[in-house]
Amino acid sequence: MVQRTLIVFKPDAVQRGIVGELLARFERRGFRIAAARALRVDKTMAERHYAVHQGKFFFDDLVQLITASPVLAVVLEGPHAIAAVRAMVGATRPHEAAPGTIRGDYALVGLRNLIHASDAPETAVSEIALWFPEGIIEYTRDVERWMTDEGPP
Ligand code: FUP
Repeated sequence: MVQRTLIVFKPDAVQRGIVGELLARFERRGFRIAAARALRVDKTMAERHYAVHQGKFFFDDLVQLITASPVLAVVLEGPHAIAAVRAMVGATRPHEAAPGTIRGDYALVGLRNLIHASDAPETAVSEIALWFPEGIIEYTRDVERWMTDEGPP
């Protein structure tokens, strides 16, 4: 089941200069980079992205953090991408994230959890539309046939 999911390297990842090594983890696992975009998120966009958290006590802090510095938004594609990427990202609260996950290896504190990843198929579709309003360039990788169980090698 090939899926697309949105990840966002948040300002803390960009400022710490670890975006490249974090993105490399996903490439190494086999995910295809379907799209990427560096951008400065404005307040309106942040509030749309975090609409599900509107009204919660941490909402303003979330908006403030994601608008504080540029981010890198990436669409990853691959088998079971949504759940597999979430598992690689780790638990929301960094101090509870398992070692071996991105948050478990790189983060410790509250909102400074480095990366956002879509949590369900519907969320992935709406988030990809929000972050990539001009659409995504379609392409394939020749290596794909060595990374699937479907069809002869
Ligand atoms: P995650 O998908 O793991 O990034 O978590 P959510 O999208 O549910 O939450 C987005 C951000 O809100 C997290 F980065 C941290 C913050 N948050 C809290 O501080 N407390 C909560 O109970 C839930 C989320």
